[in-house]
Amino acid sequence: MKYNFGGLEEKFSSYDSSNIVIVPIPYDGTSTWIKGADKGPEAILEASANMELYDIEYDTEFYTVGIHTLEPLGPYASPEEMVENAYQEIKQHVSNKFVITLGGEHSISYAPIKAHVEEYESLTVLQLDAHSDLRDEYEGSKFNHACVMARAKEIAPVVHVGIRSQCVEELNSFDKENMFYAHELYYNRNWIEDVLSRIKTKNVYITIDLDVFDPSIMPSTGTPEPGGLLWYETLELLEETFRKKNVVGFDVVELCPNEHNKAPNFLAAKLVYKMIGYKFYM
Ligand SMILES: [Mn+2]
Repeated sequence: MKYNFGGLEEKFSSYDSSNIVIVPIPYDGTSTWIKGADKGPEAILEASANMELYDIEYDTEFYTVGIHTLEPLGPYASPEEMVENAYQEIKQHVSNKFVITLGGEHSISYAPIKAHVEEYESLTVLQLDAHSDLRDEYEGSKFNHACVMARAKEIAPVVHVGIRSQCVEELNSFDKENMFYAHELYYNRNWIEDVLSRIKTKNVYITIDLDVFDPSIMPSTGTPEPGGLLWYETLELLEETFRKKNVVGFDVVELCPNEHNKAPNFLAAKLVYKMIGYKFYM
C-alpha cells in the first residue's frame, strides 16, 4: 500500500507501537450496480495522509495512540474465500489491538464482526446504512453484500440506523424495534437516545456503510439513496455511542471513489479519525 493511515512516521505506525490496526480489504466481487469499492481503502488512506491530524474539538492529535496499517488483504476468488481469510487475519489482532476494517463492499464486514463476536461474546452490532442488507441469499451467495446483516444477525443482535431502501422479502427478517428508518429519524428529536436504548449490551461493534450519508455529502458510493444522514448528526450518534458503550471495533465500507471529487474520500478518512478520537480521547 502506498499510504499508511495518517501518513504517519514509523514511530507512530509500527505494529508494536500502535494501539490501532487498520485492515484494508479492497474487495468488490459481489457489488451489483456501480463498481469501484475495491478502490475505497486506498482512497481513504490517501485522503488521511493529507488530512490535518490535530483535532480542533478535542484539542488533541489523535494519531499519537499509534495507528498501524496492514497491507491490503486479497485478492479473493469468491466472497466465501474473502470472508474466511479476512476473519482469520483479523482474529490475530482483536485481542490486543483496536481493529478498524476498511472496505471494499459491505460483504467484508462479516469477517470483522465474526472475529469481534468471538472475542467479546456479548456484543451488539450497530449498522449505519441506507440498505438493510438482510436478504438471506443473493445471486447465489449467502455472503453477497446484500446479505451481510442477515449473516451478522445469526451471531449477534443488530440495530439498524438510516435505512431507506429495502425489499419486501426483508420485512419479516428483523426486530421492528431495532429498525430506525431514515424518514423516522428526520422527525424524531430523541432518535439518538432511542437508538442507544435498543443496544442492550455494553459492547458494540459499529459497521458503517457510507451510503448511510446523504448523497449530497457522500456521492461516492455504489448505490446512493436520497434522504441520508448528515455529518454532525452522525458524529453526534457516534460520539454518544462511544461515550455510553464499549465500542470494540468498527468498519467503514462502500467508498467508491470518484477521481474528480475527492471530498467524499476526505469525509471517510475524517470519519475514521474522529472515531479514533472518540475511542481513545473521550
Ligand atoms: Mn450495506
